[in-house]
Amino acid sequence: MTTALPLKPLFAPLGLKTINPGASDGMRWSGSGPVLDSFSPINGQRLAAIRPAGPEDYDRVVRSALAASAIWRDVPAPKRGEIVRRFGQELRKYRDPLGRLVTIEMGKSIQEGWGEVQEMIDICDYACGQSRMLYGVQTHSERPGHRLYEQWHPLGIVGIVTAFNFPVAVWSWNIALALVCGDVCVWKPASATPLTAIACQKILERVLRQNGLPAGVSSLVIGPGAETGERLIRDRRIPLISYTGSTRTGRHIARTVADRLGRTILELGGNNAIIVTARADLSLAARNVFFGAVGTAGQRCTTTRRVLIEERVYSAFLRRLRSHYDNLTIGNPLDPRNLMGPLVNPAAVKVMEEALATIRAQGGRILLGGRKLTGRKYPGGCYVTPAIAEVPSSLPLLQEETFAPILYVMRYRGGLEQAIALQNGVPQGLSSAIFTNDLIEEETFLSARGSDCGIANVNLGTSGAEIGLAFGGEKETGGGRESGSDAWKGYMRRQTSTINWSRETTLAQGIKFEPGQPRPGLTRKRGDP
Ligand code: UN1
Repeated sequence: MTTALPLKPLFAPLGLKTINPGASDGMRWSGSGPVLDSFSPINGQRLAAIRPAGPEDYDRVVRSALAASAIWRDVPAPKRGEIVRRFGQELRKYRDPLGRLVTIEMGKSIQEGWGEVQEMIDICDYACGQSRMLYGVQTHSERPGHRLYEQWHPLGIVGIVTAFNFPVAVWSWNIALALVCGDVCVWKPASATPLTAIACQKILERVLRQNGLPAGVSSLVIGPGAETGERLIRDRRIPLISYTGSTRTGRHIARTVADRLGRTILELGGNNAIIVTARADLSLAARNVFFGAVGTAGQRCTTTRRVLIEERVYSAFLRRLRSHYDNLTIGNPLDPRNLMGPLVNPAAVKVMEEALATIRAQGGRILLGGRKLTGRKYPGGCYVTPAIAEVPSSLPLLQEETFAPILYVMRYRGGLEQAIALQNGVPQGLSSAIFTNDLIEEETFLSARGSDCGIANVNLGTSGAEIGLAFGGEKETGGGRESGSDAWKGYMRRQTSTINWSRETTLAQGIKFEPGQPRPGLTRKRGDP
């Protein structure tokens, strides 16, 4: 018998019930269709049931969002920022229970569960500031008495489709910015993490209601990707879909949305590498590779999956890395002493086991880990030991992202150029890092002939990006950007305006459009451009 999880102290403050409707426009909750259960990977316990959003629920929510969009876009941006700031204030109160719920529903360590809510708070603060800085440029006109400027307007409805691994933070990066940009949002969370989504929606809708805002500013539709997700991506009323998840689904979403000439922000698979050169601080590198590979049980899109180690320091580096793995504590992630919890569900364990078999079949060697953990301490069937696999750089599986704690280690001998070629030699391009104390190596890695990823770090791992700058990747990672820098522009439409404040009509490019005008060549004087 395993101990039941402490749900009561979480469910009451977060507004969760044994059965929860899965569709809300911010005022009314409803649900229909076959019940969906949420389980905890910690012990396999059934947490609660959800009645998903059926077709009518979905349509009601989107109609409400459309109506709200016409009101919300007229609220001045700094006032919208103030609402998002209040949401951040509210999240501060729920940091503990919401962080715990994240841990219970998807299995990341409690430190990381709290960290995820912190990331939500951070982006709310950031978005509030951004609301006063939705800058457009202006430039000088080539015509007398004319002014040229650019401004940014809301798009309308943003569909946000999120993954299980960051069940609340990814939504917050999108909605916090989208709201200050004047958009309204419809969220479809991952089916593995419906409860965290309901809890977040409830916190935000309370803030919206308290501030007299109408239904439809923030909505939730829970349901299977093949039904609810499909409805959302095909919906012509939704000009932008922001999707975080696998490259496979991302490709389908990109095609479907492009077919109706809608827009997407895509955050797809990563296959992130760290280069450890002979000039690296090996202890620092080992510590960072360890967090990058094992944090969130290897289920971040920024997880370190490959380490490319210069031959001369290969053994010394591996020795240091192994000692971290030897001291790893795995178990119930609610216990802060455990650095690693379970994988998200038994299917994820199977994916890992199959990948390990493929690695062996393709000529790799499992140096440590890769065992399924069973027994009283590990109920529920989702605990594993993280694996390190020594592989040739030609291993076919290296080209794929396996969403599990498997770290590939390999040697390089042909200098930094070879390491960079190996690092870039995969279809994905999210995150990358180099460990070196050599300025030339570091700058080469960051130059145009260096890393081809959206994120390139020095003496720091591939995961754990801050919200202050843009987050996202290149190639099959999808090219989307979220969070800081100018990622907000992705949630707005750009409008270029020319204002004629003269009393004359002057055409650009020197065109004359009046009867009897001579042909241009004839009127030009020598020296004219
Ligand atoms: C993800 O795994 O989908 O940089 C996002 C990081 C986190 C975000 C990960 N801030 O690891």
